[in-house]
Amino acid sequence: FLSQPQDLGIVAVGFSGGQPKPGVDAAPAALIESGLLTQLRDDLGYRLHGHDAVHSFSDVVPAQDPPHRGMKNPRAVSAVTRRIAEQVYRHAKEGRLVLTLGGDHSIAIGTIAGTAKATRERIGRDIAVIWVDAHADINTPETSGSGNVHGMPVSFLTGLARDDKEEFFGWLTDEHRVSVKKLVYIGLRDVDAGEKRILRENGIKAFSMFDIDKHGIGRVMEMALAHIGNDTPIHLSFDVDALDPMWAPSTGTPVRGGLTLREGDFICESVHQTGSLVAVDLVEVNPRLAADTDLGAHETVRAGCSLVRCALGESLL
Ligand code: 6HN
Ligand code: MN
Ligand code: MN
Ligand code: MN
Repeated sequence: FLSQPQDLGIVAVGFSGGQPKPGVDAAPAALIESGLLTQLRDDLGYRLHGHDAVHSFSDVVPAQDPPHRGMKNPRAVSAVTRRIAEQVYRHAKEGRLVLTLGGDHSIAIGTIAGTAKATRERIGRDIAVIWVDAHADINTPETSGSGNVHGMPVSFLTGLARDDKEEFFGWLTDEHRVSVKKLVYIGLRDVDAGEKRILRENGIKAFSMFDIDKHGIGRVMEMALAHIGNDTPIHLSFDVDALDPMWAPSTGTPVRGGLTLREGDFICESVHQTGSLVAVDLVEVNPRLAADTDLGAHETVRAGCSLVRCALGESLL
């Protein structure tokens, strides 16, 4: 369904307001400086659009932003994700594959809203979402213990969380939303009690690290893609903390016992191979964290670049 699969829309978002640790806003620049976009253009042959700027959307971030329903920075996250949704929508509406470089995972409210709407308008299809993460990010404002919106994007995107007011994600409408039936998780290992209940009550498909250890990543990807169904447009949202901190230490909420880099790359390759990919997010790289360890931030940035290249077809022979 990509009319021009060689065209790649880039949305680089230096935003950290969905969580408290500064530095995740520096990820797009770090990824780009390490050569990611050049590789996509020169080695993989994509024609890039929108790659000249890293957006901070500071013009829509309010000076005062007190909590609402326990959410921290709610107006900022709502306004920024709304702008991201517009940018992603415009690329996707043109039939471009869209790559978003975050930023914390709250930005997926914008990216997925944008592809969901554009894909419905363009080809009349509902997208599926593959969410690769140590966390489920499906807290509602009420179940969240932290108030950090990067732990809530999936609840807003599926309509499990809603707010009437435009300034608190009330701008999200049905055309932006995805069904819980079209959602698949891979890599989970740190899921809050309230989130487990939400996953269970809604019958959401999830492959935890236990499932990956039990079946192997090859079989897990077969099952994940079978759940989505052939020929369904796929939005891949990849949180770098799905990888084990051994491979990706520079991230805000690392959890041990994660994916190897090779398993992460395999997930991306398998999704690419479907030919149904419409958008990719890479989020939660924080170059300021673990920067003084042996591996340093450079390794996490490198891992992020590898994941993106795999999702965009680098491994095809
Ligand atoms: N992420 N479940 C925790 C919370 O604060 O709601 C952690 C969320 C992590 C979010 O890594 O994108
Ligand atoms: Mn995570
Ligand atoms: Mn936790
Ligand atoms: Mn996440």
